[in-house]
Amino acid sequence: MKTALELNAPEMVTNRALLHWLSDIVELTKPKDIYWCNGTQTEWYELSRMLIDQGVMTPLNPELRPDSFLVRSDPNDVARVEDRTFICSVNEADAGPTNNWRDPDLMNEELRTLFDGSMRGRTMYVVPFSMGPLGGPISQVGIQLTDSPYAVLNMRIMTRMGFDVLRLIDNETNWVPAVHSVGMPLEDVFGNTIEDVPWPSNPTKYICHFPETREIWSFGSGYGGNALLSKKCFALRIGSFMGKQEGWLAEHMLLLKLTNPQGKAYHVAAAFPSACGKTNLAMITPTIPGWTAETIGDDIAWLRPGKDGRLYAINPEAGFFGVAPGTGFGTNEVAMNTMWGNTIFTNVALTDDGDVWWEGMTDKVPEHLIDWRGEDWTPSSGRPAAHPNSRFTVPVEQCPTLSNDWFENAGVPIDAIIFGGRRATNVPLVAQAFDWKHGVFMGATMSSEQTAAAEGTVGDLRRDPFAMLPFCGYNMADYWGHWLDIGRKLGKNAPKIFQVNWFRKDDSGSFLWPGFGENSRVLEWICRRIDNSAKTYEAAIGLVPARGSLNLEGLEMPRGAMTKLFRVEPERWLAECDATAEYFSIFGDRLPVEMTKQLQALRRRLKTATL
Ligand code: OXD
Ligand code: MN
Repeated sequence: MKTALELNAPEMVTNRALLHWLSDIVELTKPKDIYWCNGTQTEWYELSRMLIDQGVMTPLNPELRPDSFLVRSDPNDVARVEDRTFICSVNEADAGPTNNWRDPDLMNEELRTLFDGSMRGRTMYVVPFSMGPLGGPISQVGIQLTDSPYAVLNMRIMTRMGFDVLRLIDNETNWVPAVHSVGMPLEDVFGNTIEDVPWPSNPTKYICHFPETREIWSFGSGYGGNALLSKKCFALRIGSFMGKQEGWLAEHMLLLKLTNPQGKAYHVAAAFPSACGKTNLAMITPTIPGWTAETIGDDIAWLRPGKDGRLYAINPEAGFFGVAPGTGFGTNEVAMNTMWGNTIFTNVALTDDGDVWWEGMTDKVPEHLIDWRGEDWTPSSGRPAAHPNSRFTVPVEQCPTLSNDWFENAGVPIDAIIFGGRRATNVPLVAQAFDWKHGVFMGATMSSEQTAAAEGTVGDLRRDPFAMLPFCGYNMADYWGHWLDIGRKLGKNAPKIFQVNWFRKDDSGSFLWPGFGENSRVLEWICRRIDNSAKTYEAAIGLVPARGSLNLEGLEMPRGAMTKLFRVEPERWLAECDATAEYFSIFGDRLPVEMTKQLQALRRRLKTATL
């Protein structure tokens, strides 16, 4: 084992397991040196200067976007790779039918072969990070080892990163180890130099999670959730399993604080599949007078029952890693104002005056750009200028609508949980679950049209329970069981549960609901439901707004649109129930009985509705 001195460890590192682990990974991956990230601004400047000098990052025009950079990835490394994402639980059944399972011992062997010498000629960065406020009761810490300085810069934005985290780790502290290599050493086994490229990666990719030992290993990709291991790997896949063991929830949810004209505040958590407008909703500007919305989180929430019996939530992240295309002054002005500077842009287009551009940013399309592949582009090029999954990484503290509650160590009490998806048909604009169990059923039966955040065919309908399909670190049926348990524990303090769908279309394929800021009307109705002051109508699929109960004042809606938005067609829903039964059957006897009961009850209600 290497000594602390050989590992270049700062003096506050006392955790023996950490040094042991680091020594092992250093011996395996054989980096040329080891650098411990302190998280300072000086370090940020030094690393960014190095990446500019190496031609990896292009600095943007400082007058237009100070301290911001453009990075272009390898065109084969542009999204999360779900088919290369593995859950390596001891028993296959514990990973469940929705995850790719691999035997942990075999995977370990495979990984050790891949990582052997994988950092030759590169620096290994040791990145200590906290998910949530340092030392907070819901927070957790991790250490990522990576040979990608680009990942380090992103981690500095996305987490609370640096030596302050190391100071929290003594021999009693639980921390999550995460190893990341882009899989492109700069020396071969004989010591011959291999020439570097701006975006090193490897055609072979592995994103592996060992829930029982809480370990993460990622190989071959430098992009997003494949490389920023704090995010999907830790905060969701490992986090969800930790939550199951310890009685809390790690969720793919935004967090929003709403305040009504009387000054009463509400906190809502909302789960949407990737690229369904979560960031837009998290930064909503309400169109209804007197209401304000404040952002707490746009992607991940950790929720834990508090001492008073209510459910408390934090956003464990410190940055937004948002999808750029579709984010514009017309759709999300808050996000546009958030990224005024200190932002890393990946795979967007470069303007002639040294700023960034992507589809949907402005109505006026620039006449000339350098596209995300580094090639000349004009509106007649016939291809997108920015990659559909291009991203901005920006500190949450720059968000003009950030709530002070983001800083709250103990989190915020949740009043409502919302599930949404991108559904052209069937699912109404909003419906409230009859109770918690029905809400869990609503979450479990969510589906959405596929977007560009992951590899796959855009537009296909896919089941995405709780928007957690690619992110649940254990058997999805057990996860539903865990949600049912949490509901039992919360009892009458449980938040109310709702389902929304901003994306319903009419027969001609046009959206029926204007969306964006107008979604505040739905949020307002939800808040009034929390106070039991909005009237409902009992539809087969849940409680929908009674006529006149949704505030539509000042909104011009085409004739008949509201009826179409709320139409529940029993025949179509019964067909959806058949598909749900088939889906549930893949979980065998792990499926909680309650889910079958809920499905039967829904069928009964639909059949009654047809009478
Ligand atoms: C994300 C995603 O990057 O969900 O947030 O894909
Ligand atoms: Mn997400």
